[in-house]
Order: sequence, then C-alpha cells, then structure tokens
Amino acid sequence: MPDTRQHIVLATSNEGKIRELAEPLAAFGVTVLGLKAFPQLSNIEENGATFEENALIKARATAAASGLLCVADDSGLEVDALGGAPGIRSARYGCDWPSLPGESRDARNMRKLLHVMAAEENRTCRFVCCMAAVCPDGREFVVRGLWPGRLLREPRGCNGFGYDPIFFLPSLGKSAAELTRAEKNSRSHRGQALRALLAQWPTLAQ
Ligand code: ITT
Repeated sequence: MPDTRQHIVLATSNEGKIRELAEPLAAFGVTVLGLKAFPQLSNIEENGATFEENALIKARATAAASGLLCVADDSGLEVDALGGAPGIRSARYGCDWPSLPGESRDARNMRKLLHVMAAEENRTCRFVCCMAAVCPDGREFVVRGLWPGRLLREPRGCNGFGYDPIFFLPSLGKSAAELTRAEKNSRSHRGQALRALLAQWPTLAQ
C-alpha cells in the first residue's frame, strides 16, 4: 500500500502530462502514480461542461478509489476564431475524421484543426489548464493556468505532446514543441496551474 504522504495519484492516462508533472513534484519528495496503478479506474467519464468540472470529476473518482491525495487536470486549446473550440473536446477533436495509416490521435487532431483554420487570418489561441486536488478527507482545491499563443500553419518541433507543434510563442519565435520540458513547464498553462497548487501544498498535504 503506497504511503499516503509521499505518493499522490495523478488522475491521467496521458503520459505527456505525467512526464510534465512528476519532475516538479519530485522536488517535494512526492512520487506520482498514474492511473495505470488503478486499472479499475480506466474509464472515468469526463461529462462536465467546463475544464473545472471535468478536473473535479476525475480527481474525486480517483481519490475515492485510492484513498490517496489525487490531482487531476483537464486542459485543452481554445481558438478564438472558433469561439473557443476545440476547448474541452481537445483530446477527441479529430475523432470524427478518418485516420491516416499509422497516424496518432494527436496528429489527427492537428490535421483537422489546420484544415478547419486554413482560410482564417485570426490565429490567436490559448492553452487552458484547470487542476483539481482532492484530499482523502474530502477537501478540494481548484486552480487554473492560461498560456496565450498563435496557431501555426504547419507543425514545427517534436518535443511535448498534443497540439504543441502548432502552438507558436511569438515572444520566443518557437513552437511549444521546440521548447525543452523545463522551458515549457516554466511558462505553460499546466506549469502555472501546478505552481498555484504547490503554493498550497503544505495545507493540501496535511
Ligand atoms: P486524461 O483525460 O487521461 O488526463 P487527455 O489527453 O484525454 O488525458 P484532456 O482530457 O485534459 O487529457 O485533454 C487535453 C487535450 O488537450 C490533450 O489530449 C491535448 O490534445 C491538448 N493539450 C492539453 N495540454 C496540452 C499541452 O500542454 N500541449 C499540447 N496539447 C495539450
């Protein structure tokens, strides 16, 4: 049985998210377990209407099943010209498009978004991350991070995951997939949300 003070569960099966969060939390002496450690929880239905609701749904279900402090995030890309889409549907955005042979879920999502946005000049967008922590005693915390950028017209770089290769940072002249993990963490929506959560860590981990 994992030690309840030194282990937390990150309620995600997205390896990219686990990689981004495990490192900063290790500095607090905290080991991050992913959902793989709890196979009975593989199908939590994210049926909330907002990032906040979905993060809480995942964190509550995982806390109840594991008895550990659970952190979940719900995140996505909001494109202004599309009224905030794909938003909470970011992970599944391309699932109504046929896959090319060997194409990943992330690659299909980007291919659809670049096609839908092909004739659009307004390319402002932002990554949003809501992170929820649910303690074994039922206390709940929710924080949010925003990362503004512009949508590229073709993918650049091969770090990161998801929409990183088409998310451009004008101030750096690079896409998010051209940043190292540390460079991304220090700026990203998830990094901001995580820092807001860590600022409350002594209260959370009581
Ligand atoms: P879990 O629900 O298991 O955590 P998921 O990938 O389904 O994994 P979300 O529901 O939060 O996660 O969907 C987020 C999607 O938004 C993700 O799959 C990416 O397509 C995109 N996204 C979120 N954060 C991102 C980031 O830092 N870089 C690139 N794309 C990101």
